[in-house]
Amino acid sequence: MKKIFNLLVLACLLIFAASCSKKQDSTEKTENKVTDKNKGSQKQETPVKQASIIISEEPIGEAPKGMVWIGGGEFVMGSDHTSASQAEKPAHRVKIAAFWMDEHEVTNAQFRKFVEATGYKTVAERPIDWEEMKKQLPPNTPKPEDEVLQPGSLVFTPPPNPVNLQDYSQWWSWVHGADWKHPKGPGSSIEDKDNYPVVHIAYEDAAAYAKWAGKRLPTEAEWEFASRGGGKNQPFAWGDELTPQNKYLANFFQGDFPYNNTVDDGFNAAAPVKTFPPNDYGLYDMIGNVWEWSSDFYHINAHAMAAQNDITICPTGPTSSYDPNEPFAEKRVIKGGSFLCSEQYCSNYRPSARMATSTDSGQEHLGFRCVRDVETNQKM
Ligand SMILES: [Ca+2]
Ligand SMILES: [Ca+2]
Repeated sequence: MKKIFNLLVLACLLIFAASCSKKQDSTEKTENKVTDKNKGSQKQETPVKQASIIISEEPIGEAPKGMVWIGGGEFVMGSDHTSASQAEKPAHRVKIAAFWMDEHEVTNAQFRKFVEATGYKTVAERPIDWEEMKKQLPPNTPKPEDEVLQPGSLVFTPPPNPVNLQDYSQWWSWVHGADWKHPKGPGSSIEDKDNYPVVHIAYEDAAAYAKWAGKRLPTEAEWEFASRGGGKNQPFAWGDELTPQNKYLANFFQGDFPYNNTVDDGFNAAAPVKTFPPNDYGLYDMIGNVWEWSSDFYHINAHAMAAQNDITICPTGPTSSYDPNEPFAEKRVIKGGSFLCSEQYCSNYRPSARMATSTDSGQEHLGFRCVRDVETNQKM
């Protein structure tokens, strides 16, 4: 019993655990420092760019394969809607430049090409370095047994009955051997799932893929602008109702979370990419299916800081992360919700929704997509 308890505790810890891996580069190292200075009042340090930026409804240059044009412009970021969390408020003006965006989440087949070309091992496939991990945990956190520091990731394991929705260890389990090739752990596989979104992807895994592909991860502002599909600041990407005319326009969780998924949308877990209709930009699954990494550090007051400006141009987020629930963890923002988002639990299937996630956290419902800047030689 004690062992099971330990595993559950570790599962909670690993949501914000550190890995043994080195960071991508020294720049990231310096900006990754977590600070609790000036909590709640830290001014947005992102430089406000005043230079002209490219905004164009018409694509500039030829579309890279599998990418669509996002023309940029001004929009209202965040939300003051009753369903919005504190971190989503207040709604504020933002302007972003044009860019290209992957039309769908990165798939298993795409990620396999990267791994075959580079030999890359994801965070979930590496043993955990306790010396690194403990830096992000409260002081004097005891070291778990070596056995539980073996490679693994977080897998959704629905309980048979209703549970306390404040306790996510009731439906998340740390599973040794769970990784992108084994989404449910040993014995599971991605055979015949080439066109499913790759999952169990930590932030540095996503960043490494993006760099290899000649792309980058989207900022939160870019992602949110794109997810709205050119629409106004409405609660859902497609309008004011979650299921207009009883149609399911995204893969999320129906029924009683987390124990009774009634699968009204046809999928109890991830769906193949491009199963649900695209938004007005031609982007698929921006809402639901799997969560997607943005490059912004998570700070609960990021929007409040940005709103101090009349308008923010091309924001890249705060310079450090701060989540009051786990102040020692380094976190980035993930967007869009997943097949586990439920009206009863998080309702994160809204463009403005933002979740704090440890950069070293792989999860069964977390993937990513990439963006690419407009070619310099094609700038107007
Ligand atoms: Ca579903
Ligand atoms: Ca998605």
